[in-house]
Amino acid sequence: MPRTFVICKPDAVERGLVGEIIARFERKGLHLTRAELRTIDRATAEIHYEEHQGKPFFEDLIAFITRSPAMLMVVEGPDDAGDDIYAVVRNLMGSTNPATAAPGTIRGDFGLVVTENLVHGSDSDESAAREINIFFPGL
Ligand code: D4T
Repeated sequence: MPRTFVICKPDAVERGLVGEIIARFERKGLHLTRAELRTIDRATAEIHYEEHQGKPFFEDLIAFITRSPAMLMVVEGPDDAGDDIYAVVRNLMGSTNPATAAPGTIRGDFGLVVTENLVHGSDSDESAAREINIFFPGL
């Protein structure tokens, strides 16, 4: 079954929103096939976010994603979902900036600050494969 990679970021864990976020995925019909609470180390964070190296927000982003435990998850959905699973998850997440993300989405309902935007979801099947291999090698 198609799968994608999701992180409940440190702000979501700190604020006790992990259950709420997972519930939204599950109510949609998606399933977790792997989950682990883990503090992401700097080297792994830099690999994960390598496309943003050199951008003005990069250091803040690395400091944020490594500051406390995150919930790392592999999320799976059916072949006949009607869209790619990564896209289904990103629709539930909402747009990058929570201040302007649509109400009803995770970011739109719970966030206000772009760095602290609660969740990460892979942006393609290729990214999902790459990211699962970074965080859960061999899975
Ligand atoms: P992630 O990768 O965390 O799922 O977020 P998105 O896919 O929605 O957005 P992104 O890759 O463009 O940004 C990655 C991460 O950087 C933070 N960020 C982004 C930031 O702090 N300031 C900014 O100006 C931007 C564009 C938020 C998400």
